[in-house]
Amino acid sequence: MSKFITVAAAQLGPIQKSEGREIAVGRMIPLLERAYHRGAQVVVFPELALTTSFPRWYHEDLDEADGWFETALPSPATASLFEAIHRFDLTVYLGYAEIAYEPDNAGVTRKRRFNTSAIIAPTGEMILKYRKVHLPGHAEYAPARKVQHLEKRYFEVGNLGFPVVRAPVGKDVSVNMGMMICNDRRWPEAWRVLGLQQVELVMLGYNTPSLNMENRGFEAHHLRVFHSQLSIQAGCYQNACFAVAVAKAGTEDGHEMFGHSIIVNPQGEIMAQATSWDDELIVADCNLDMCKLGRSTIFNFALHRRVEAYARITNQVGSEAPPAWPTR
Ligand code: CDV
Repeated sequence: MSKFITVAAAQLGPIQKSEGREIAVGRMIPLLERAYHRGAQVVVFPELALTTSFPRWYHEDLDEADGWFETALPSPATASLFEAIHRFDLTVYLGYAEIAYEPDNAGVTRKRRFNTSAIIAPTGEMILKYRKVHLPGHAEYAPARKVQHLEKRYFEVGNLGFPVVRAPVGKDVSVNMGMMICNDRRWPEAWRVLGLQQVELVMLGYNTPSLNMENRGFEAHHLRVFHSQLSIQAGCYQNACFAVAVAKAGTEDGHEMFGHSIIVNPQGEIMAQATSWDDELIVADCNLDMCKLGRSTIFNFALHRRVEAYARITNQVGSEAPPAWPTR
């Protein structure tokens, strides 16, 4: 018998800087209710779903930014969200900014900040946590930029790798689930590490501006969406998995984000796409058996991968110029 699950992308429209968690949570709960009525067992929310995309705002003193972070989940501000997850019997991906007091590489316990996502079970328990690895942007205020993108200031590089867990979703079905956050989707290495753990469902939240804010050249508006979808569709095809990729959309304090949340199948096809720049739910039925075809044919890793040829992938970080010809 085929293994079906129904998944939902819960795109969020803009959350303004002045709006607190109660505004975000107040909009997320109706999306969970709609997902339940449409038969979904899984719901994915965007990156940093509880607040505005705050890395565009500069704080000289890091501690001044603490108000954007969660120190515990659930918290008084998110308790009603967790109650709704339980009430509607859903498995939920939630993106949030995390403060953790834990040892660093030197063994010193200190306050650490991560851009985090979690898979939450219908019971409210955290099934799996992921901390964003590919942090974009910069650590210091950058006067040349049109808008700041201070992820490298506010977050440490994630230290949990790209984990996958097999967990029950709905009744009678267990699913291999993994996570990414935003910029991770552009890195084939991230997809492959999940693929090597037989991931069936990649949950991915993002906050992507409609314009390239780096001010180093022109990037056409439509290519911003194209590059996002190209990366997700290729990642699904090459790793024989589904993805639910979910945006924060619309204009936050004058800064537009492009939306276009999608659900993609292991053939790389878009099964559903958001068309608004606001809160929107899209739903798709996923036959998990579809993951078997790629995994047992073209992308049968055990048969066809050639790790002896891939040493540069982990031994080298930046690119190197090739030898020039002719050599004399
Ligand atoms: N939040 C992100 O990671 N945003 C990046 C932007 C800055 C390029 C992204 O990959 O969408």
